Amino acid sequence: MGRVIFHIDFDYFYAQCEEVRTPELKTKPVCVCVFSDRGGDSGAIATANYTARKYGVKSGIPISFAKKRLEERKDAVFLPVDFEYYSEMTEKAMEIMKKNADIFEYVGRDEAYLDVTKRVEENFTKASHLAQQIKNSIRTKIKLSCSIGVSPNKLISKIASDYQKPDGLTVVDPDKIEQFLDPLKIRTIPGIGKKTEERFNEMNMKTIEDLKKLDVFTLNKEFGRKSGTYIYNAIRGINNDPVKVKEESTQYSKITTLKKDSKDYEFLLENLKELCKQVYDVTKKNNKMFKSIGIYFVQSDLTNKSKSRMLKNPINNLEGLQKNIQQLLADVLENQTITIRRLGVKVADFSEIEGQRDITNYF
Ligand code: DGT
Ligand code: CA
Ligand code: CA
Repeated sequence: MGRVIFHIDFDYFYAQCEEVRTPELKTKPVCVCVFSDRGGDSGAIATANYTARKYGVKSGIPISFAKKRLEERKDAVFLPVDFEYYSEMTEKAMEIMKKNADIFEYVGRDEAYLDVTKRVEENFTKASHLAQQIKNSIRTKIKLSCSIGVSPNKLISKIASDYQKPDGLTVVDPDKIEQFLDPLKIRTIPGIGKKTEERFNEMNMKTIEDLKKLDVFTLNKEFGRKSGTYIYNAIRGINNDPVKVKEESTQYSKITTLKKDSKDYEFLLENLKELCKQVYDVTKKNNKMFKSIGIYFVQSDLTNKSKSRMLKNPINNLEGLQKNIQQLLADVLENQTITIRRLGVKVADFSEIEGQRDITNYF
């Protein structure tokens, strides 16, 4: 059966949320910043509105770079992230989308897949109307703009939602898939990064059409069977992943930027204990026991490291968590040469705490 899948992604999400609560921002360059707790302009840009993007500001760059790039714009605004507020907006947005889907899959804070096959009776004209209605409804109810991709599968819809941003609607009919994909740059395929693209460019291949000249064996040899086959299918628009209701989060984690880079056991342990407490509070609130415990960190040269262990039995107590984290830290520091800049704690492999489930479950 032919499917009809939407991918919806909100435009410049955090920055747009800021514009919603402060409409005067709309004419200005707006940058939403993750200030690290080192003070000053230390930290990175989470996102920026399209006015700021014209000056080369984008997610991930240092705040100081963004300020340089916007030097001539005296009206530029730099705001700290307000995750709580964005989560509220996410929730409202997801409510609206859910109502309009046969199957709804939450992907991340500002995006989702909707399977609407049944409600539009496999008809792409109806699908296009429904997508427009959803955009209107989101615009009216929460004043946000989003971009929607419509196609027979998740992969093409994901590419299509990004095709005309912001406020885009791109419908790829089943018989126009090839026409849509062929001229696109190799990088537009989700999962193909800069490195892979460069390798193809060296082979003189720039577009998806160029890539089709490679047979599956060559691709498998070059990238391994899994990635090779994925690429082979993706460039032909083949993707059978179902839209599925997302299960609860499979891990909880907290990370912090240290006051100073360090590999001092006592100093790191003190920070880790606080992180343990924060992670523990979340698991407790959600009634979860955990079996897997890990630490991870960003070193001063910005490379990452992690170490975790699996317990024999799941636990849910702060002392147990801290004790395990302490041992992991000791293990890691044994041959740690570089100082550590950011430090995190994560727990996973959950099970429900018995006897504390909502009492209504028993009726
Ligand atoms: P778009 O979709 O291109 O119009 O712009 P955004 O900002 O919606 O970009 P998207 O969809 O990739 O990310 C959604 C939100 O996630 C974004 O508003 C802020 C956050 N985010 C994205 N990239 C980063 C990042 O590198 N660092 C941090 N801290 N947050 C990020
Ligand atoms: Ca977005
Ligand atoms: Ca997104």
